[in-house]
Amino acid sequence: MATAPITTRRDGDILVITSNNPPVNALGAAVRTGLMAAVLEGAADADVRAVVLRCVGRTFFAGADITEFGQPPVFPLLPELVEVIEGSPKPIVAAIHGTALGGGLEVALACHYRIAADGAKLGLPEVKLGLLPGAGGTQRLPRLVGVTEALTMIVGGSPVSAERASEIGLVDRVVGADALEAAAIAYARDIIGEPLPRASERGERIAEAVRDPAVFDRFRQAHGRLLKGLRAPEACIAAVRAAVELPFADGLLRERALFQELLAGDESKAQRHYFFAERAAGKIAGLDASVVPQAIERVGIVGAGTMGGGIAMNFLSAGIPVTLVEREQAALDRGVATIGGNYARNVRSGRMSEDAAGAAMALLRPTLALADLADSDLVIEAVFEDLAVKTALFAELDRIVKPGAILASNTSYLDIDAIAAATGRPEAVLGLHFFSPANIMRLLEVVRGAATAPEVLATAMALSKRIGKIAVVARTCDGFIGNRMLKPRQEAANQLVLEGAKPWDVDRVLTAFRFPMGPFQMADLAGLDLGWDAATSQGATLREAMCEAGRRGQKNGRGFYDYDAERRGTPSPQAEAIIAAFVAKRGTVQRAVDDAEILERLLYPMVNEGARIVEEGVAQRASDIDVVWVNGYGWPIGTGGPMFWADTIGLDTVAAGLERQGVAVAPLLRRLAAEGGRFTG
Ligand code: 3H9
Repeated sequence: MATAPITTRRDGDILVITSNNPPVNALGAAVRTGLMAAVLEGAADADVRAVVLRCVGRTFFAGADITEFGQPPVFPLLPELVEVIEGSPKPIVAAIHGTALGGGLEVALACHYRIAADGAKLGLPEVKLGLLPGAGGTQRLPRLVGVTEALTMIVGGSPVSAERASEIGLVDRVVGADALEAAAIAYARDIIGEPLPRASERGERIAEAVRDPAVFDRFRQAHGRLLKGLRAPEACIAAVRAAVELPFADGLLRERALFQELLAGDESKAQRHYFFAERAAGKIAGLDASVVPQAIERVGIVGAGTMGGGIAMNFLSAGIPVTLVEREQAALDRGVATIGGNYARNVRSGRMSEDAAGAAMALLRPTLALADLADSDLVIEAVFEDLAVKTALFAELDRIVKPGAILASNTSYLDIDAIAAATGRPEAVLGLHFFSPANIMRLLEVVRGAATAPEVLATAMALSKRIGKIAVVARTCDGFIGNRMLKPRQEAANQLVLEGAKPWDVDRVLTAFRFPMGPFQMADLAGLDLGWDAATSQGATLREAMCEAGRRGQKNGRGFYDYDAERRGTPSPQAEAIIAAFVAKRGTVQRAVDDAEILERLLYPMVNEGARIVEEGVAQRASDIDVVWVNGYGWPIGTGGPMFWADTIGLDTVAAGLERQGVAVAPLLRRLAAEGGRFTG
């Protein structure tokens, strides 16, 4: 039988209300019902003079229960509960530990006092779900902390620490985590008989913005990047503006209307899908919960180039010692200097303390000797992308590195089984595909070979969590999940240009879809001469023709675009002429290609490839593909990833579009389209 999540007990004249709803004390229907009853009990009981509201387990309320969104409403609703809490005639003290997020913080804002444990975090992350705080948060927070701080928290969605919350007036006291409950009870006793401070009744911080309405424009100008062309950030600003312009009750109504509008919209559906997709990605079907990850106390990295160095920083920053190997002293020195330079930049920008950067660098052991990897628990290879080079290296590592240690390759498309076969421990070999810049990009493709042992996989997943990565498991195949799907998009982009679309039209269509850049901008950035050899070049591809004409991309200021000193690109007439000449030589007739065709031709084949990836078991589930593309390739979060996007527009539409393009429709896509099915839940 399920136990009630809300219990009450008396500590003298203080009523202590406790929530226990693992894992994160989400404010589901049972919690709301219990809380409402408990608060009313406190109000009605003449012997109760003040109330403490606390949670047990990992965290204070981490928000509304997201799984209830889109379901029929169950009363009491959170906004109603919050009103009852604030309206209580007895003071209520919120005792916050862990994370008070979203509706959880809104409950705390409705309480009359807030006391937080050291290390607690407080935030309104609804914007990340395509929503806004819908239980009074947009009206109460600015009244407590002022409009600028409130906008930063609500539009940015990032939590603040308990210390910062105390500085800005969001919490009244900060205490040691062990003392929280006792301190909250003592605090409640202290404030008995004081006039009740209600956030909704405070006007002084709002008055500042009434006198200075330009605060909203200034925020927009300073934080343009937070707006991302999505609806939710703009709605957040509109709701906070309502707090300034309208009486409290009307502001609440405005907040409610904006919340409902966002909740029903496609962007929030997509972002909520993504929230659960990211969490599902960490789960491995068939992996027994009893499998214990191996301890990783030292990591070895072979290759101190951009990739190797970036990978090393992940471990150093997480306090894990790294042995970094290069073949030549100069390359090793360069690699170490780059890592040091990156940390120095982090310190300058305030992202890291000088002490933390120093501690990270102190964990780095650079060496020229592969033999120094003997004591590593995990070795990651980040050398030249060539199977023969990698198999030779793995054979050598197998001889050097202690038995049981894991050997990983950072390859972005090579066969993990072939690499594993070069060792006597194929069960301990897997792919760890980091994305560049590896110290910043959060995606990690964990590639399991046919022989990879469950505990090795479990170790990789646990480790990725430790270094703050979002891991997605793939089986080995050419390009794994991400690069395998990038290929048909690249091919379609090239083909479109040969047929008559301009590179900048292709890029414009993708950036209008809200990718950060299009394929030709990306090609210019990476360098058109990547893998190009002047000696053998025969103008056989457009890329060769461009390189032969001296157009190498951003690096020499000339690619598909011409670049100015600030690296701003404008469409290049010379590139256009090269394309025209190339097409003329092939005898292809050019035609006008409209934007809708460009989008379909670029994206539908990706979805098709995604269907094959699911069908072949390369990805465990379609939503994993969305995690890869949103995190690793800038797929716009507002559409949830390629597979969710395909579900949104309808799989029959996608299948019909592919048929029009003459592309063979993947069997899974064909079947789901016929059944009216979906890839994602
Ligand atoms: C909101 O509050 C709207 C209101 O303003 C207005 C309403 C009217 N609901 O992340 P983890 C599950 S919107 C349901 O792996 P961690 C999660 O799916 C909400 N489930 O743990 C996972 O399940 P499973 C605003 C939730 O320690 C499990 O809990 N709040 C919710 O790495 C563990 O989660 C947010 O956006 C939820 N709200 O991180 C906060 N939250 O084990 C969302 C989590 O089956 N939550 N689950 O996969 C978080 O950011 C993180 O979960 C947290 C813990 C930091 C709390």
